[in-house]
Amino acid sequence: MFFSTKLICFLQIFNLLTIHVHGEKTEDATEEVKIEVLHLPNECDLKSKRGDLLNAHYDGYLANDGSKFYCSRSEKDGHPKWFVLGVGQVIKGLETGMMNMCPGEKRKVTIPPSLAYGIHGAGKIPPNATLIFEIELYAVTQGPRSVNTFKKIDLDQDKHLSRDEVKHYLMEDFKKDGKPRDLVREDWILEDIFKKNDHDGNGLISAKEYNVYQHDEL
Ligand SMILES: [Ca+2]
Ligand SMILES: [Ca+2]
Repeated sequence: MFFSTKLICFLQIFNLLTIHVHGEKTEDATEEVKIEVLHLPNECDLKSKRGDLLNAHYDGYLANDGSKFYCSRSEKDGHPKWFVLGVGQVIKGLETGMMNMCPGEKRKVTIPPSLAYGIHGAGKIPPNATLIFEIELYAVTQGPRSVNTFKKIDLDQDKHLSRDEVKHYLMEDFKKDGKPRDLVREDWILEDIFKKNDHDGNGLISAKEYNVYQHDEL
């Protein structure tokens, strides 16, 4: 139990989890996502941006007959969905439609087929379908690969993560739980992290190699 929770956490931090890409590859540049703000909270400190972890409920409708094809409230005991914005976990139209959104905000987002399920459709979605989503955003938090996480790992602040720095970070994180360490598994995790992130093989994970979500700040 202990190990599996920690492992998922590390895998998220280093983005080793496979991300599912939905939707069509082809894109008609002339078609755009239409965003209508239905409710805007009075206060908004943090607007959603690429790489953030969002928590939201949404209902999906077909534009041509208004029928509902999806409702997150009727799935998973009605818990709102968690996903990382801007990395292909949702269709392209939703990625665009949920940018710069405040926690507590409600939007109606109309998505052309080229930014949804395209000429083929998918499941309940017929070919060439324009989709309408009503979205209520609950929370915006920094994603697993945030700038702050990178800075925390990069102890000497040289914008590169060495093996020692990553190992230190993993150890500290394990220690937080007050549980015994499993050195074999930590080494295996470390190997895997460098295999998948150190693209030029120089033994260091640079800010660029880490920055899969392309934050502006790094
Ligand atoms: Ca460093
Ligand atoms: Ca490198």
